[in-house]
Formats: sequence, structure tokens, C-alpha cells
Amino acid sequence: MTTFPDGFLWGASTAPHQIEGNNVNSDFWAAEGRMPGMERSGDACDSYHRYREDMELLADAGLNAYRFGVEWARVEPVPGLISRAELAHYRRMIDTAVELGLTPVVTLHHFTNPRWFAEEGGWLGDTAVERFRHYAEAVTGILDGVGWVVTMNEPNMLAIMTGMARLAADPEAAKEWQSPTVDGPRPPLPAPDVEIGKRLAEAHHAVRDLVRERTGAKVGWSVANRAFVARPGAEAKKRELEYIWEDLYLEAANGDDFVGVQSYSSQWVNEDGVEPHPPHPDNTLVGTAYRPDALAIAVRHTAEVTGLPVLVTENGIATHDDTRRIAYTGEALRHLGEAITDGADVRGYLHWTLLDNYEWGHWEPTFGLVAVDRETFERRPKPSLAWLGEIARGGTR
Ligand code: IFM
Repeated sequence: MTTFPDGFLWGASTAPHQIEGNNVNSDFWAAEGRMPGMERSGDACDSYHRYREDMELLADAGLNAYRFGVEWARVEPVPGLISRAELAHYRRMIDTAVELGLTPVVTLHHFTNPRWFAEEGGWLGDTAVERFRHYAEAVTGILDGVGWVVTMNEPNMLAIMTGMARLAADPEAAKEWQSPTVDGPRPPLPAPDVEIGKRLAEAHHAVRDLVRERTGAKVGWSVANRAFVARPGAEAKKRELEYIWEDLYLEAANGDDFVGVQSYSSQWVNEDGVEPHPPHPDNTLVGTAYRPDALAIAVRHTAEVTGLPVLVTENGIATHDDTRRIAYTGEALRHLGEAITDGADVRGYLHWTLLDNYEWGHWEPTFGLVAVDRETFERRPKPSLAWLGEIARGGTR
């Protein structure tokens, strides 16, 4: 059994577009419905209005942290026009978290961009870094008392999405890729483009320095980790893939205060590359393998590459069976405890996610500790919420 360190953050993570609803000025909102088989986010979970109720659920369960995001498309709906009312909204969210005893972990960018930013060329545009910096500068004005800031969520996945947006100009090429469905395995993702990754690193560094100058927060970014495991003889291939998928982003965290680890499953690598994961009854609702050991693989690798304190900013499972969610998370925490015992400096565990939410084109894959009635927005906590809260109160696993 592991006793987690004093001050360990126990909580859940969310992203604005996936829960707020009506994020109408964002590029993702504009793209919804264009891709075949993709559902719309619509009102989502209406957390834009119900954030207090959501945070109360976490706090009442015994958790002490909440990761949520500020939505750029709301704060800057047209270039250069900063909405004071929207900044005040996010400040109220920070105040509410603090009032309820939840440490806020604030994400500045979680996949979505203002529609105008995408029209300007998005992350490939000449002014991208300066645009992001300008937005982030406005947000720093409301971060007083916030201890943790994530500049960008999963820049490696964002690099893929940016590459996909480039393909969208060519509809025939875009058909090659479909968003995940519940019916079959996730199709192989195109690898993140290294040049786009470097541009995102530049943006991260610009905003990191700004957050440092203007706030007292610890700052980092959160990297999606695929927990690659090599088949015999495939070590070199694994290292090659690791660089493209993860290490470029982990190395860019050099000089940060912490690094976020986001992990769900593990991926075999053979000499030809990433092995396609076949359909299997144990697969999750997004077609990935059931691998609760992935989190510790990801944490150990991240700690080794960066030497930084680690915050688990996402870990969870898409399942309709909450018993399975508890089993998966319990195993993941057991492995995480072992990594801590072995010396990894881990500062917290933020489960993905609080609410069953909009999974980027689909409502079917449910990752939440809490179900949401999409007609009435009623929140129905699942047993996993109380279970995780109990672990948080006890601080052991
Ligand atoms: O829902 C996403 C989240 O936005 C980023 N990380 C992975 C999650 C599950 O797919």
C-alpha cells in the first residue's frame, strides 16, 4: 500500500468545449457536423451555468482539486476584443473552487481555437504565437491565487488536429481519417507533425514566461502519453516513435515547473511501427486496450525524460460500466503508488473526467464520474465518484 504525499491533489479534469455548451465562436463548433458521423456539442452539459453544482459534487465527495479550462473563443471572440464579462465568469469559477476547498488547475488552451484564429491560418499562421500570447496575457489578469496553470492540453494531439485541419482543405484526403466511434477500434492516428510540434513549443514557451512574470502559478503543459512498449527487437523503433509522439514535447518542458501526464492505454510497437490494436471484448468504448498499467509507464517515462515534478492531469476509461471504471482506476492508482515509492515526484491525480461529456464528435463514450441527463442537465453521480473521494480522504492506495 502507498501513502500518497502530503498536499497531494486529488480531483478531476474537464475541458470547456466538452462541458460548457454553445461555444459558438470556436473552430470546433464550426467544424461539428462537417465530418461524417460526428455529433454536435450543442448545450453540452451546460456547465457554463452549472459549474458551481459540478464543483460541489467534487468537493462533497472528498476531492480537493478541479482542473478546468478557460475558453479562448469566449474571451476573445474577435481578434483583439477581450471580453471582460467572460474573464469575470472564469474568475468566478476560480473563486468558487477556492471557496469549496478545491485547488484550481487552470488550462489556457484545450484543443479549441477561436474561429477567427483558425481562419487566419491557426497554429500554422505567422501571427499564431503572438495571438496566443495576447490572449494569455488577458487571462493572467484573473489568475491571482491560482497555483497551477497548464498552458496547453496535449500539444501532441493538437499537432495532429492541426495537421488534420490542413488536410481539411483537401476533402478527399480528410476522408482518410474518421473520429473515434463506439463500433470499432480507433483507426490509426496520423503521427504528430514535428514542425507543428515545434511551433506549439514556441507558443508554450512564450506563454510560460508570461505566466511566470505576471502570476505566482506553477506553469507547465500536459502531454498525451501512449505508453509505448517494444516487442523484442523493436527498441530503436520505439525510441523513434517516442520522440515524435512524446519526447519532443517532454523535452520542450525543460524549464517548466511541472509536467502534466495524460494516459489511458498502452501501445505495442514492433519493428514496423505502432501495432494496430485489434477489436477485443475488453476494449474501451473508444477502441483502446484496457491497460490500467499505462499510467505508471507514462509517469516513469515522463519523469525520466524531464526530471520534473509530475501532475497526472488526465487518466480514465470510456466505459458504460462504472464497476469497470473503479477497477481500472484502482489498478492505475496502485501502479502509480509503486512509481511514487520508486522515487517519482508525483504531485496529484486528476481523473478524466468529472462528467459524461462531449467526446469530440461523440456522446457515446462515457468517461465521467457523474452521468448527465442531456435533456434536463440533471447530474447523477456514479459510485466511482464517492469511491475516488474515499481514496482522496484516506490518501492511500
Ligand atoms: O476527452 C479527451 C480530452 O479532451 C483530452 N484527453 C483525452 C480525453 C479522452 O479521449
